[in-house]
Amino acid sequence: MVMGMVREAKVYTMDDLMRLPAVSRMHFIECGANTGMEWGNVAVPTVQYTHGMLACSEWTGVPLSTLLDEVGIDRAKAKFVLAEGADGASLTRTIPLAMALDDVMVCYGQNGEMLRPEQGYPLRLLVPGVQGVSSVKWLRRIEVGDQPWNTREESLHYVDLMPGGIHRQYTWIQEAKSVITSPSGGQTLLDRGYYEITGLAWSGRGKVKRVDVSTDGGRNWRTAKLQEPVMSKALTRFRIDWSWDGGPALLQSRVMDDTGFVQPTYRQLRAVRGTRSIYHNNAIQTWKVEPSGEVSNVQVL
Ligand SMILES: Nc1nc2c(c(=O)[nH]1)N[C@H]1C(S)=C(S)[C@@H](COP(=O)(O)O)O[C@H]1N2
Ligand SMILES: [Mo]
Repeated sequence: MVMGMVREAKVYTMDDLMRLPAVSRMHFIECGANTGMEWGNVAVPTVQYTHGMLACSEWTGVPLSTLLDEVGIDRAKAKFVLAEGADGASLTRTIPLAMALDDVMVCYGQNGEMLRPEQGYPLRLLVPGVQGVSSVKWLRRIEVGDQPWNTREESLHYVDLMPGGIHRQYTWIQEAKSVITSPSGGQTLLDRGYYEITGLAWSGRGKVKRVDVSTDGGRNWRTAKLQEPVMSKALTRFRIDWSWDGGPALLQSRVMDDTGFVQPTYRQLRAVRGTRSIYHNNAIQTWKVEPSGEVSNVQVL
């Protein structure tokens, strides 16, 4: 891997990198386009399709700040970092320096083993809390600069089409979001009576603080149990007891993170973002339960 620096370039071999002090941390990666089909209306049937571009792993590697310290960046000029992959697309993404110096990692390990080829072997950047595209696989070059690079994946793609036709660029963070995974679209409740409603919540800004669950489309809410340990920028499992009376129900979850941010309804999200985006849809998901027990994807404003 080459670090193209403000002063001079330095080449790190894998052996060099693996001699440096390492850290291991749990973090999610969510594609910015996760739930992107649903901006206008219901489009897909199951949670795998609506929220499946998401995973959480234990990542092992070297903090990027260690490498930036070692090569010695010019703190007066340096404002952004560029990461480039060695794939055919040469995926290149800009990261603000403050983020790079905070919790960004240069990873060689995932879940206690070396990265798998599909996940970027031998080296990948991990930018916790930020849309997946910034976690550049097959990392081969890092550069430091004073402006964003405006690469293809930052100008043609991964821009948010706002009401009025404006394109919003450089929206890195994956804001707080949650989804009920069971019962969810495509499943069938076999009989009335006890069910555990369970799902996942996460925030690109920190820890999940609270998850509320509604079974009547957002009129009444109860607070769910969070499975410990709750970690920053990691998936958090929530659970709550429910007795199904056999009638129609609208299941929803709503997360609040430790910044106080509350997951928006579709009405709230669309008021700001319109309906023509692809990226960063973190609206409250609704699953409708029919008296037949069938569960389907619906949108409640
Ligand atoms: N070099 C490179 N890195 C890449 C990509 C790519 O096409 N090339 N895809 C990105 C995108 S869009 C996402 S969402 C994440 C997915 O990471 P995962 O496969 O570990 O879930 O990898 C990112 N890293
Ligand atoms: Mo992605």
